[in-house]
Parts: sequence; C-alpha cells; structure tokens
Amino acid sequence: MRFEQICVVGLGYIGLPTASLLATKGYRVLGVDVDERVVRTINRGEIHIVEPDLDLLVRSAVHSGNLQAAGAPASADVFILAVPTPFLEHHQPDLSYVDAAATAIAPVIEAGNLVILESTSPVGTTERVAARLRDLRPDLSAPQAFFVAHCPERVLPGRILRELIDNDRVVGGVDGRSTEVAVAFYESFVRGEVLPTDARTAELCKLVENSSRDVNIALANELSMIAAHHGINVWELIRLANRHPRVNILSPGPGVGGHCLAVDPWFIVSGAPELARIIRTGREVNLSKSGWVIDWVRGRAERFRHPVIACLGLSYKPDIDDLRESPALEITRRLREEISGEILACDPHVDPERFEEFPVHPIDVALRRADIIVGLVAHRAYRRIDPELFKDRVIIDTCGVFR
Ligand code: SAJ
Repeated sequence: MRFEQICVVGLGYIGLPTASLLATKGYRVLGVDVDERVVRTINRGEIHIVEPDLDLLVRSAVHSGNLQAAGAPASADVFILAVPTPFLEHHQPDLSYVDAAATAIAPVIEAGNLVILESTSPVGTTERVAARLRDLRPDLSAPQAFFVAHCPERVLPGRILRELIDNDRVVGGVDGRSTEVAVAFYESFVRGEVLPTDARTAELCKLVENSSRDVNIALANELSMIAAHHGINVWELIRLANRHPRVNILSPGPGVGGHCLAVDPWFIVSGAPELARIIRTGREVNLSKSGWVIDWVRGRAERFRHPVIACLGLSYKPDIDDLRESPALEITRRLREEISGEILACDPHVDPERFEEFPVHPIDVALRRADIIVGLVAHRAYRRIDPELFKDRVIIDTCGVFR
C-alpha cells in the first residue's frame, strides 16, 4: 500500500507537529483547521502554539512545499483526525469535533483510504467514526472498502517532536486489515515499536495510561494532606518510602493540570460509572487539592493586616509556558479574589507583555517584598534560589520547589 498524500484534520498540539513531521519525511501533507487565522499563520511558515523547535520544523515543512494548510479537507491516501475531545457538563465526553471531522472528510474519502483517529477518545469512538463515514458514503459500504484505526497520541508537551518518533505506538483497527494497514503507515516514520491491537483496546489503553498517572498523583496529593495533618514533612516521607525497592510514590503538587490527566479519566468514568471507583476518587482528590492549598495560604495570612503574597509559578507543570488547566494559575486567581492583601504573581516562562489577565512580576521584586512565598511550580529557575534570601518569610511549598 502506498501512502503519499496525507490529510491531517486539526492543527493543534498534536496535529501540527504530526503534519510537519510527516512533511519533512517526504509526504505531501494538507493540514486542515477550521480557524482561518491558524491556516494563514501556518501557510506563512509560522506557528500559533508553543513547543520547542516546532517553529523550525513548520518553517522547513512549509518552505519545502510539502506542507500546506487549508480550511477544508481534500482527497488523500491517509486521513489523520487530531481534533479536541473535551468533556461537557457532568464530565460526559464531547465528541462533536470528532463527528464534525468525520463529516468533513466523508465527501473526499475514496476506496482504499486509511482513516486514523489520534484524538484521545472514549471506548467505541473509532467504530463511531467508521459508522458515520459508511452512513455518509453508502457507495463505500462494502466491508473493508476503506480502513479505520485508532492510534492514540502519547507525546509529552515540551518533548513532542522527539516523542512523536521515539515512543512506541499502540494501533488498533476496527477490523484486522485496518490494523495491518495502519501499523504499516506508522512503521514508515516511527522509530519506536508499533504495537497492533483492536480499536477499543487502543482507546482504553490511552485512557488508562493517563488515569494511572492521575491516580498515582492523587495518592501523593492525599499523602501530602495527611502528612500536614500529622505535622510530618511529606518530601522526607516520600523520599524514605521510595527507598523500598517496589515503591515509587510520585510528587504532590497544587493539583493536576494540563489538558490530558484532568480530562481522560472522566472518559473511563462515564463509560463505566459503577465500576470506575478509584479512578473517579483520584480525580476528586486531585481536584480538591487547589482548595486545600488556598485554605493553607489563608490560614498563614491571617496574622498579617495586609499580607504581600508571592505566587511562584503559573504554568501547569515545571519549565514550560503552557497555562492550560493550570492549578497554579487557578490558585493565584482565587487568592487575588479572596485574600485582602497584595498578590505578586511570577513565572519566568510567562511573558508579562503578552499575559493580560494580571501583572506578572520579576522574581527579585517578589522575593524582596513578600511576607509569604508560595511555591506553586517547581521551575528550574526557582529550585536554584538561595534559601537564605527568604529565611525570615512564611514559606508555603506546594510542590517541593524549596525542599
Ligand atoms: N504532576 C504532579 N506530580 C507528579 C507528576 C505530575 O503533580 O509527580 C502534575 C504536573 O505538575 C501537571 C500534571 O500532573 O500538572 C500533568 O503533567 P504530566 O507531566 O504528568 O503529563 P502531561 O499532561 O503533560 O502529559 C500526559 C502524558 N501522559 C503520561 O505521562 C501517562 C503524555 O505522555 C500524554 O501524551 C499526555 O498526557 C496526553 O496528551 O494525553
């Protein structure tokens, strides 16, 4: 089977790196996005998201002529759907973007095409895409007229370009032949191992990966609250427990952020609400952590008439500038609303000129003026701060940055 023309639908954090990587590997790639600004930006060889080295890759992909962006799909050998799968109220999955992407490609698919869903999806979504395409294209309803598979993305923001190539990939088709064709496609550009399965297992596999991390972080977060209750240093506790050869407790923090761990477990819960008890509770523990941190700050601020509180870090995890679902940002926002005092927000990765919601201060100003210093993100720049600089202040370390 020959794969030459690729159409990638959705040019976000997964679609754009994937499209530009494939273009630099020699495929002719059409990237599709409903946002006209995104299409124009990419066609200029520029990017609209932040990811190390992605600007260089997109520029060279566009300049080579192999990557073009457009508002609508066109015929191709392979279609990759990389659209968002957020949740609605009550944590029910919102599949409207997946449905819209399937509807958009339906008029242009041809016999023998491969359609891949990369979006993180609840169990059954790949079959739903296949059914929708068959409904819209009755002329292609013969068994295996075209191939449909799920290959969940697994890349870590901040390391996307490396992980797109190096990570092992799980590929599951809606039938055996779809699996084979999709495996052959990924093997053409992935250095990691490509592992075949069926579509439903591939869907649950991705959800389980992120739920496993979320549940493990929930254990660490719950421990941090229990340790505080007993007056025990949680970092010392975890360091010692992790010396057991079969124990590996993760790090507590101000909550769990990003667009994956805080979302994906709910897809498992909504698919099997009576059974997914630990997964649901893990989510609830992690969600409650921000409120617990705010109460902690409030308790320590009580003895000041007009406390000056430095909040160190805004991003959702260390050493990146991504603010999506960031508990640090949420805590800083709520402290600004709820505490009568002055909040000095800092983050070396957030450009104060471009961040408009509230002022972002240089760290030296914050350290000089603050009565209370709240460590929210363990950025490398903060881990290097000499503790002598704030030895007479109140320190609230939610993420072990000053440990
Ligand atoms: N966190 C902790 N304690 C820890 C580790 C992480 O509180 O010990 C917090 C982080 O600060 C952050 C959140 O968890 O707020 C998530 O960060 P992360 O680095 O664990 O994961 P993401 O969301 O950036 O990326 C995850 C990855 N999944 C796994 O590691 C299982 C990535 O491989 C997935 O591709 C990505 O989700 C996704 O797109 O689904």
